[in-house]
Amino acid sequence: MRKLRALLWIGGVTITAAAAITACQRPVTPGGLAVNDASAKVYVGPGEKDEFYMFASGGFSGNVAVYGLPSGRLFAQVPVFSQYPEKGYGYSEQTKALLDTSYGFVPWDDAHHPKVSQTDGVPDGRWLFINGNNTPRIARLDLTKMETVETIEIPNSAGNHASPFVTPNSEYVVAATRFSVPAPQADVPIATAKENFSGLLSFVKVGANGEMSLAFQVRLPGYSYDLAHAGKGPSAGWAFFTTYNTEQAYTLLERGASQRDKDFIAAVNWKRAEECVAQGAGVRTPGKYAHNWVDERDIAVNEMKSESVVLEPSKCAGLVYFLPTPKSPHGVDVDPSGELIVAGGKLATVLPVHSFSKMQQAIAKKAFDGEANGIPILKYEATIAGEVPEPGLGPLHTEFDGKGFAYTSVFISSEIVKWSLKEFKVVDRTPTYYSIGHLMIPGGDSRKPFGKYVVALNKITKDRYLPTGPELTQSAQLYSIEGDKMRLLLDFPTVGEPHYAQAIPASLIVDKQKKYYALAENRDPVATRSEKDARVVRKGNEVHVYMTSIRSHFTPDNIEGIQLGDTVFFHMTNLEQDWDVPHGFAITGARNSELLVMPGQTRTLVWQPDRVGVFPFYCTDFCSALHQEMQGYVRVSPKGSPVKLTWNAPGAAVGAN
Ligand code: RUQ
Ligand code: CUA
Repeated sequence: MRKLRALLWIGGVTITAAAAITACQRPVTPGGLAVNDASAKVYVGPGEKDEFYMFASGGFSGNVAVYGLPSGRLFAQVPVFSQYPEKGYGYSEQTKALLDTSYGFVPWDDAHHPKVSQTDGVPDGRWLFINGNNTPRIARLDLTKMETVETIEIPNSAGNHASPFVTPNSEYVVAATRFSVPAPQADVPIATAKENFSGLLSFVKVGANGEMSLAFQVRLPGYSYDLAHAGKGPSAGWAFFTTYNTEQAYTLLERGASQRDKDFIAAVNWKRAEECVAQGAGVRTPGKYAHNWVDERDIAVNEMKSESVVLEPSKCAGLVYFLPTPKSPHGVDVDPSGELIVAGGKLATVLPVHSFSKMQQAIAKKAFDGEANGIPILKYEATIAGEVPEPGLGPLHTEFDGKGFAYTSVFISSEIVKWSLKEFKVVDRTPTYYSIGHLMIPGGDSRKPFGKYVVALNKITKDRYLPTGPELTQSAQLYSIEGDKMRLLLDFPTVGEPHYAQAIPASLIVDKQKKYYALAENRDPVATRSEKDARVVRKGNEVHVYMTSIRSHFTPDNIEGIQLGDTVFFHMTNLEQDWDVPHGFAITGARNSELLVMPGQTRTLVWQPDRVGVFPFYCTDFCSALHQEMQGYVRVSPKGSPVKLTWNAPGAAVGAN
């Protein structure tokens, strides 16, 4: 095989070698499926549509990517935490506020965990939540528009990794700090971490229309908090968080945080927390944060907040228990019944499974093994339902098929391990290429998994694709889980690092997709609803161009009387009322991106000309046969020039209106 690959690398020999394969043997995937069978299972022919939408985190791209399954085809990137010039996101005046934080405008983040909102423990396709890991934030996407409509910063948190995990009726999305820090922030020696650092868990309330608000935070010891999942069924009302670095090392964690045999899962009773907060047990704690949302005018607005309500477990009995869990656990996943809580120990040799009912009994019997910062530690034997032997090296995350099996991603040995929830025995394993992180079954973390496939979200691809310079593509792999054995069907590249993903049946949302914004309902104060209202207005050094676009012209398309030192606001309203007819707008030298304006929508681009002359602007989105004619000119004169501010209205003049 190695020899063959060596041959393939020599350009001239490629064709001969490839032909040799087809001639003598039928290529077989590592899952054992003949390539032709696999391709038939993932082939979505011309004009056909995929069965599932998959929303994957774009990792350090800061955004969300939308794919179809089983094809693996990429449909869209939805900008979330990063400016995205393709859509003018974070560049147009109407979208910038979504990137506001207490640190100012932050146009990037590291997104990890998309989560679809749930009703009764089942993904409902209304919203997608995703975390920003670096500058702690949670965003909400409206899945009818596939646009980011809200972002909220998490105060007193540092590294919003264990986030945003949704409770069964989307009451909350939960978030925990990955790095413990002083909370509120303070100027203290790093070596006083043990005394001065805390780890805050945050509960963000989700309203009836999806709107987020920070309800309360829970102060835990200064460990690292890694992942979370909410309980469901009998365990609804609880949320589970993994911890590592219970050693509280603050340097060289690769050694310092791996001393103990067991760290903890923190089991938090959020119903109890609500009671304690209602009784006034929470402490108002300083912490600046931004809350941003798209308002009814379709404009992102910002509100700065300055404090949160923090609960101390010592003031709220029954709020938190620690479940000892080997060793530096990473994922924590709750099975569809809500009874089993599976931990993935990065360095563990077994896969520990806790029982919720045993946990309840242990709490009732006070089967404690000491306490940490006043939080009772339950006895390991008292809560453990079983340990899955030989799960592979470095089990991380588990999803469920709803048919009695769990699927665990195993990083170091690079495989997916399928095991029985009854016998806690491995029944199948299959390699991944390579170094799988998360895995995802459609609905596989919910009460009713949709099943059918498991997707491996890999960290490394090495030799799987044509190389692309020093950085190789990120990748996912699709396996069938319909039979007893998993079968590899497809490799497909992803945008950024696909930390985690969610998939839902397309039928949940496909008919709800927004086609365009109704012009009559456009409430943007700078909207221009017809060509006859197009105009240019000077206010001191500001020039406001109220312009329209419709196939295939702008109104106005000639503007004179702009002067050096002016700031020009192009407020462009797209008059189209038809699906998929955005118009773009770009002008020479703009230190900004284009605008891409959806039908019926208004977007504003700011331009500061820095030289005298005549400058073209044009439509960037190929919109009609005369797209190339969709252009205009702006004349810029010296400061104080006698040239009058004038504009034309070509559309109105030809009676297009
Ligand atoms: S993590 S590879 Cu950022 Cu979700 Cu587990
Ligand atoms: Cu409008 Cu091209």
